Amino acid sequence: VPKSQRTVVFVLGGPGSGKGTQCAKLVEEFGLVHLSAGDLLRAHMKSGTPDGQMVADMIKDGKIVPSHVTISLLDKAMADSGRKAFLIDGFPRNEENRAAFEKQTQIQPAFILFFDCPEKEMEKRLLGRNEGRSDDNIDTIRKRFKVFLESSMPVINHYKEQGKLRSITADRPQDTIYTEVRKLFQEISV
Ligand code: UP5
Ligand code: MG
Repeated sequence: VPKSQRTVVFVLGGPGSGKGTQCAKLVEEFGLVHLSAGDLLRAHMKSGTPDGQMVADMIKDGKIVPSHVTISLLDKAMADSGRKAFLIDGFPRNEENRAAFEKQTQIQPAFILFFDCPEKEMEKRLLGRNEGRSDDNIDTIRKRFKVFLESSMPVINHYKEQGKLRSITADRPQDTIYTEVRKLFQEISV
């Protein structure tokens, strides 16, 4: 698929806001390709490459991995899929990520799906998740919240100003949320 024909929706929201959960439902109904930047980075850190340890240390500390690492992983995953419509989950996380992705891929997102969730609810979910993630402990969770507010909210505000933000109240039952989410994808034909 030529790169110029790619359709991308960025799925953003705080740690534990439900990005992965809702993306899984969208994949099932619409057959989009779900690329979680965090999942790609976690696979990369286990791959034994030289920068794997750096990525592992940054994730454990809730820090944003350098753009070139994340963008390479996303770009490769898009190419390898042979498909044209993508949900990019958990990226871009700061203004530098956003600018570098646009510059390198020439892709402008169709829209941004934003899960708006109070910290207390996100904290409860992350502490209850039990998937063995190195960053699901209270110290790292607090760092992730701080990074989200300071670095990721400016990206969300940027897209809000562009009129591309589709904001969803995320502290509700999964199925209630999905009823709203799916409407956004029926309207654009991806
Ligand atoms: N759950 C989901 N929906 C629910 C609902 N409506 N009601 C009740 N419970 C609900 O959900 C989290 C938990 O909540 C699950 O147990 C779920 O069942 C339940 P999930 O769908 O997993 O939420 P999600 O938003 O995907 O949470 P996640 O922890 O994955 O978000 P993060 O943004 O923190 O994690 P990510 O994997 O994207 O990034 C991790 C780290 O990688 C970052 O901190 C950073 O260090 C690094 N990173 C980068 O450096 N660059 C990137 O571009 C991406 C990541
Ligand atoms: Mg996730």
